[in-house]
Amino acid sequence: MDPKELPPNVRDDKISEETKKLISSLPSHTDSQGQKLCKYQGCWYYYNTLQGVLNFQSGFQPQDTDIILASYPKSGTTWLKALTVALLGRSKNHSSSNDHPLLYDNPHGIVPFLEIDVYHESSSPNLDNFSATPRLFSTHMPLHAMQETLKQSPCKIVYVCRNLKDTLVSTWLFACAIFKIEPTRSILDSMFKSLCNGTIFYGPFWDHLLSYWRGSFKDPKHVLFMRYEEMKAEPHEQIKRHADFLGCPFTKQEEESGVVDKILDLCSLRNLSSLEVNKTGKVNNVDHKNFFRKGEVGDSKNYLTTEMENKIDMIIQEKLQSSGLNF
Ligand code: PAP
Repeated sequence: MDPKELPPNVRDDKISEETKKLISSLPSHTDSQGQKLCKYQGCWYYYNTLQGVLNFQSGFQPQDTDIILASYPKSGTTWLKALTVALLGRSKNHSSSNDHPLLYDNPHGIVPFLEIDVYHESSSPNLDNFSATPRLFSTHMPLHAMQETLKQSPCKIVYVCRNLKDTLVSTWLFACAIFKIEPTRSILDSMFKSLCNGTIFYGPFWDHLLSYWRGSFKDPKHVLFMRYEEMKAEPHEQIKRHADFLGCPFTKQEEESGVVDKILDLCSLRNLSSLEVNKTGKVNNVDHKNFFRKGEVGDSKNYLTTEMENKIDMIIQEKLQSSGLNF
């Protein structure tokens, strides 16, 4: 595949001389698709993504009202973005009106990633598109990668996590779709190994999770920890938690007039994936349609062997023990 057709963050063509020097001193690794990764501040990044992280760390100026949506890849990011846009926009856009932004753009187009989009090429990007408040950004960086830059800032961070088995299967099928290759067992096996030893994009998974889990206890007013499985099982309770945290709780009148249901319906996988913009558009060389698959809890059972499931359970149990977080 022509590297130019790959998502820009996966490539290694935007690296400054200084970053090249830094990379040469870091642990490195090549993933199952042949892309190079390096470990910086405890997290594995593709080279261009590392450049975006460094640009963000040196150039981002937080505003007090900023909101950052965070996740490990394939954990419910697209859904979290849609829900947040709908929650914040409900004073402006009725969730079923015809001019709602979610009807005309993919959630990733509306809420760009800090290190992948906004700071991808520069530490002082043009932020004219972020003139409205609150500014809404997203990231796959672990919390510790942002802490120094966000120090003293009261901005809010919403993190969504998902069980590792479904995340693995979702990553496998997504990666094969964007690399335009058959999703073979051997690719799944190789991703499984990388996941288990932590040498995967934005991994180790458990360090990512724990950075936000601990952050949410240390600073519950500024870090909210959400779980994909809970959002699926009890969407009303979870969206209310989300709205309360963002400081825009539902009024009694909104609840009685069905606003909660309308937002959940607007942001449902069924609805979003049926929109023309999500059937045809692209962001960062990725077809919008690839962000929507089944969205089912436990779908990994259909792909992982019992041995794989047991190994993941064992690792998660060991890595999360005594954290109070479990799956
Ligand atoms: P990203 O990291 O590339 O942004 P992300 O949105 O985090 O991906 O995860 C994609 C998963 O969320 C897919 O799961 P699956 O592969 O197990 O099916 C996708 O189907 C699911 N998803 C996308 N949109 C929604 C939604 N509106 N509601 C529930 N799940 C969703």
